[in-house]
Amino acid sequence: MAHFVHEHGEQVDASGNQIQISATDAGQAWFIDPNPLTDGNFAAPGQPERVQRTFIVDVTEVNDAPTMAAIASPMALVVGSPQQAVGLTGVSAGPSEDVQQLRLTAVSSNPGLIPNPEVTFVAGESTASLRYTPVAGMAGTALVTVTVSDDGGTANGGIDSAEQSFLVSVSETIPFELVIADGDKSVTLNTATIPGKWYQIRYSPDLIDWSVAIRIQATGNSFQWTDLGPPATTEHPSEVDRRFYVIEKIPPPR
Ligand SMILES: [Ca+2]
Repeated sequence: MAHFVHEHGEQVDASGNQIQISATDAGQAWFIDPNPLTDGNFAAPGQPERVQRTFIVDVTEVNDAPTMAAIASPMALVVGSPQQAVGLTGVSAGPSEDVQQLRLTAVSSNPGLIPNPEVTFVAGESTASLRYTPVAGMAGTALVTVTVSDDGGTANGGIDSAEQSFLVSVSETIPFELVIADGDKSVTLNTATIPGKWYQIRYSPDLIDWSVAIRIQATGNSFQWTDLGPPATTEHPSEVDRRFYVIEKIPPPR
């Protein structure tokens, strides 16, 4: 429902342009009949006179802000990740303002890492989707800000846009040697490390969904880790068709 303001700024319910306000429901306002003799309605001693009048006030419809639900920041990507998709929900022009046209745009704070995403939106829907592809070979972070705008204007304090943002992180990865054991087909990763720095190993069945296997602080110049299945990974590597690994440098856990 659009809300209304009259010339004194109070918000009131409206029925067309004519609003009936009585002394008892107008809050602090008292309306005194200029000629009490004509209605014979006198107040009790010491009380303000209670009379009703009907009058016309100017009512202006004010544009309510469009809406969009908050967007959760996705799990960190690895360098060279393919196109990513993010769903947007709760998209509307504002309460009972469905006739307004909406426009959705997205801007990246770091286009050298995450170019400005494409937004796909079909008029009348409450959802939309957004796609972006990290620039090959680049690591870092980018804040993506999504703006929904309506065409209701900003007259009389109306609001015609709203924003939500989320952070995209692309991790710096480091090379490693991978060895599959002849016997139990366990997988061992060997990598060079810097003592004192933190690293994590993640694994994925498809290069899209990633899970953290371990996080460690290096104690020497190299590190070796063997995937033996649970609890570090969901299944033993011999039980899955394929498994991708990545080793990343990470900030120290807080
Ligand atoms: Ca609106």
